Amino acid sequence: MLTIYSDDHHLHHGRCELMDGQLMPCFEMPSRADHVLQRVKDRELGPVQAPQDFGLAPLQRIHSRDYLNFFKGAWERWTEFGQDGDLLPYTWPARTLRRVLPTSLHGQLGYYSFDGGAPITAGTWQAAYSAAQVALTAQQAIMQGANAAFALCRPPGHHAASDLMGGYCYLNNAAIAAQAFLDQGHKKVAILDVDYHHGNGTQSIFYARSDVLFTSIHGHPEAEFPFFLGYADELGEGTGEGFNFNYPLPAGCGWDRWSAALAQACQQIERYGADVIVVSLGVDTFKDDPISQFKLDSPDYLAMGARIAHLGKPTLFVMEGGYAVEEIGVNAVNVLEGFAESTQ
Ligand code: SP5
Ligand code: ZN
Repeated sequence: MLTIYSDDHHLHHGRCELMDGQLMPCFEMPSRADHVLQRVKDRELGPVQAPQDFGLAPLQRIHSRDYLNFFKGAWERWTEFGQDGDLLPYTWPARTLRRVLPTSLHGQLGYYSFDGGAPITAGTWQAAYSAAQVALTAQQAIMQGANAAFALCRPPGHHAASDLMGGYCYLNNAAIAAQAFLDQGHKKVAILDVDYHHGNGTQSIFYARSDVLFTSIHGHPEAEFPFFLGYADELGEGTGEGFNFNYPLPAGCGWDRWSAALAQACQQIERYGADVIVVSLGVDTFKDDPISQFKLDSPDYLAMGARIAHLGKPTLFVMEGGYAVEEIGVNAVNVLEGFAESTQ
């Protein structure tokens, strides 16, 4: 299987995030992608190639112009204040407040984010831009006939909405790739989001559309980030009604229960008749993940890949979360190997 990877992810390294009342070093760190790349090489999964540059146009198909302009220019505005720490939001337009766009940098940052988990550093825009190009380059390989490709994206993307960053995400790599499939002639794209967290950004982007089926298996939002989306009764709206399926699961969930949800999601994808599948591949479902509560073990990821292969469709894997840094490579590449072994 072809892997697309860019070293540019190293340009993004946030200092800290708030957890359990303390500032902790960011869980979403560069060594994550380094470990995945190393495992791809160790296992000889296939060639590793750098991304091509498709420019801003495919990003603008998903993200608003004003959001992209804000994100691209935010760091420079921050340094004009003489600042060099991470740029982090601290006020959001929650209930009772107005959703106006302030002129100040921090006001705008609150407007364009939903949590304090997406720090902007000097290289964040470039890293996120390159990650989106990684997804688009892997998507192109599938357009050209590959039956699978791996976009080793970092930073991740599935929490990012059209004009919101959050949850370590800035640009929605999976959504950008899904839209590119449609723009290049596919009619039905299915997204299978297996990250531990609900893909709220991806869901919101496609919620009123029937040309992208969104399915997600995740920690129940009653108890887990992102809390305010990802319930089972979110089925889509308007033209998109019946094209959104969430499988929220309780803390402690292991492979038996998780794989039953996967079977249901796969059933919906089969019923939908997708031309192509985009997998939001987070491996923070792992038993030793430091911020998550599921109990999947490394061999389970082989079975996960095999079940996805059973769908029999061209499949683009897009890297999302996974914070057990030592094991992230084994777990992510196990999904890819499980897939590849089942399609030979
Ligand atoms: C892409 C992705 O996986 N983003 C996840 C963002 C999660 N951010 C919130 C983390 C909060 C962790 N709280 C764990 C409490 C354990 N004591
Ligand atoms: Zn996650």
